[in-house]
Amino acid sequence: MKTAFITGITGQDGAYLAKFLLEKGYKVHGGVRRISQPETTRLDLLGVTNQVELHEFDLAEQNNIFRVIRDLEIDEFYNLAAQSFVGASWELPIYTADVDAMAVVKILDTIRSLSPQTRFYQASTSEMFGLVQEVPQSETTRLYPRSPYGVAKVYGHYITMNYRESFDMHASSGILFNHESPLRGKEFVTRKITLGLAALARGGDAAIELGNMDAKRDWGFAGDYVEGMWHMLQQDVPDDYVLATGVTTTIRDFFTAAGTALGMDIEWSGEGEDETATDKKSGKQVMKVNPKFYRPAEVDLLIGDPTKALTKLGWKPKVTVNELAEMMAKSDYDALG
Ligand code: NAP
Ligand code: G4F
Repeated sequence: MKTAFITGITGQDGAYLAKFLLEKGYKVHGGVRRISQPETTRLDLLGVTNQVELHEFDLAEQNNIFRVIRDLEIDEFYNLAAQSFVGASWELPIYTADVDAMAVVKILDTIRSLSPQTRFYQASTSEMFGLVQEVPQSETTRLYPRSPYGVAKVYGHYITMNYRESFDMHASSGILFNHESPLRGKEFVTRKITLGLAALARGGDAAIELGNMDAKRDWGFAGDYVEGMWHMLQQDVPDDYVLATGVTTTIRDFFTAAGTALGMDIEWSGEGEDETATDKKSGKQVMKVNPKFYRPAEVDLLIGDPTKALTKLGWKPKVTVNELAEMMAKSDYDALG
């Protein structure tokens, strides 16, 4: 039986990865932050809380990292924990750097010293491409981050590559484009839209307030993406891989797809700060722009080229963006029933 350790096991990806590894017969350990009330909602929803072993673990504490790597004889270490919300990273730039950048080298260095046979996965991100230098973006596209989050993740990405090349470690980065699910955090735009639309479809009347409607993202399903992480650590040779669908969609079009899945007929009018959306069937205004959600620097367009993962890992995304919008909208609608 192989042993895996997942940082961020209580997050969206951590929960899906834990379930996937348990189904593969792994012994799964995970790190959870000490908070006043333990938060295992996502693991509970996937029915795996009692099958994983949880350890008090904060990425900001070097001794937490030391202890789990010294004690657990880990075959595969998945570093998924992060301050993962781009919007918050301008308010938390130093904390974001500590957790998303510095913690990565602490983990790598501890593995190097105490457990060099452990394979390591780093959660890198398409946010590193930021002001994109190439369309679509691949493993060789030049990085140009646009947020404190993106900058911190660039450090995590390059230090993983550097430890691999310097110390012959099995360390790989997955450059994952946006991936969502019914377990997505409520502040991210897809979930904010599906939660808001579900409430409107259930009789509510609060229009959803959003920022930049023109941004484009390459959205896939988180359940598909965790399989790609695992494939990376099964390779004889460690490497970096883009996971993406190769399809990009505006926030506006995702909104329309989610509304359509709930039986709405979304009509758009106006531009910029005056843009609104109405459900022609109910006559309700369902979206208005609130400039408070604009970012100091925006990532306008992300679209990934997953050819390397497709050919070398045999990985393939299965869920389309419209299926994803429908899955999330219906899940939020059912939860309100
Ligand atoms: P998420 O839902 O926000 O989960 C983040 C996890 O990190 C949570 O379990 C959180 O714990 C934990 N965490 C945060 N700060 C921590 C700390 N100081 N010490 C220990 N744990 C901490 O994120 P996700 O969407 O699953 O993403 C997983 C990883 O992939 C992240 O590194 C993210 O940056 C990266 N990524 C995500 C995407 C995407 O589209 N989802 C794309 C590319 C890369 P709490 O439950 O206590 O908050
Ligand atoms: O859903 P978002 O907050 O995701 P973002 O910034 O792309 O980051 C996510 O994906 C990254 C991968 O590229 C991950 F690394 C990261 O951890 C995270 O999972 O915002 C998407 C877009 C942005 O352009 C934002 O400006 O939606 C736009 N947007 C418009 N209105 C909004 C809103 N975003 C949020 N969160 N809330 C809004 O009201």
